[in-house]
Amino acid sequence: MERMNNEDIKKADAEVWDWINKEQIREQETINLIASENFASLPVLAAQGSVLTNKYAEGYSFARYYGGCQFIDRIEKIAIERTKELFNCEHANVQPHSGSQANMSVYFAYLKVGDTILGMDLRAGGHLTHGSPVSFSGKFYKAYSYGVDPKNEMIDFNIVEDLAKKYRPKLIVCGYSAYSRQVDFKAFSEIASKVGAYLLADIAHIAGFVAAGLHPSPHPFTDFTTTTTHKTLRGPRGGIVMCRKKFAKKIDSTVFPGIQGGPLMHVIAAKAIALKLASTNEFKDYQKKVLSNAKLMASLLEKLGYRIVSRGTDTHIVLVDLQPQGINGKEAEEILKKVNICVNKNTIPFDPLPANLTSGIRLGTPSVTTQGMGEKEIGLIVSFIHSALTNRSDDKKLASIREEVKNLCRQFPPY
Ligand code: DSN
Repeated sequence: MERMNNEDIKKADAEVWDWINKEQIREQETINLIASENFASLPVLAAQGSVLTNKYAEGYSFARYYGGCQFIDRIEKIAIERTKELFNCEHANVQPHSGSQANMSVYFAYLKVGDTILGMDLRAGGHLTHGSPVSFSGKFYKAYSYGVDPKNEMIDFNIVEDLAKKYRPKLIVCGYSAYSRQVDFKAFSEIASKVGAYLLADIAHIAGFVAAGLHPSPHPFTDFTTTTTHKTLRGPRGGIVMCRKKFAKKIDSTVFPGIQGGPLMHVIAAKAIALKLASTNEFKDYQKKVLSNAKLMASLLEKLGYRIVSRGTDTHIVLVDLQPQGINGKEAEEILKKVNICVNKNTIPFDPLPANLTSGIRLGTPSVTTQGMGEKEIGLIVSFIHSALTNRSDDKKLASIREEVKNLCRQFPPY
């Protein structure tokens, strides 16, 4: 691989350069199975390192509070148009710095402090911003949560409807961080309209599939749809909020000046590039492979005796319950780190352990698929995982697996 080697950083700050370089090597030599990460494309990286980082552009295209925005304006407009086309939505705001801020803009625009929301429990697969008591979403609002059916670990819409009727939320949130099954936006919208609630879909994890037509679209079913751009979508770190036209003005004024100042124009340019790339057939093929790799990973792990939550996946996420193996998620994350496989510990539905230990790990296939890995490599990765967890006390064995992992990574450089 041709390593990125930025002489300018090195000259200006050898100390920071050294850490950047170490991170670069770590990324090259690690099998990354963090489901929310990906390798951004080179044009996306380049746009983020461009001169656009110099520009203040508070406001929106053609209505800014700063001069000199004539070129920036075009870029933001392109990003908005591409979002609308790719996701078939009525309005888009591409300024949120993150998924959390995209969600915050919806809450702040349409809820009053103390209003009721209904989202998925973080421990069952939801996100912090869907009503967790440690997040603004659980502190400012009266948050109730739904989980999954204990029998099949999938969403039970009868329960969601019962909860909605009981608590009469003003906003229902769907879309998840650690739930690997398709989201039925239509079923959610029917419940939301029965109780007069707004519906927000947070498609941060599945945006790439939605863009590629491999997951049902949230549109026209939702009032608001938020996403990040750096997961399956393979863009820069950041957020986008989409909504019906009638909500556009309030959402825009909540993003800026409500909760943010100047937009990150270098990131918005990178979002525009990623959205263009996401509209290609090549991207569609990539998403198909992300999906088939995840399905294969789940079935191979199952054959080796691992319990896959909900017995499979419809997405890039494979949630593994490690209770039968007698290890917790934290231990597994640490063992796999020793062999250069990066995963995150994750609660499983009805987890008896706290979030800092957990009974499971969450695996994801976006990064390895970006590297070009396919069936054969997924087979190898599963065998490395199994061998590392089985031989966890054998340092010699772990060292030899680490060499095999590095060797595999060398064959699939991300850049
Ligand atoms: N923290 C992200 C994840 O890992 O799923 C969600 O924002």
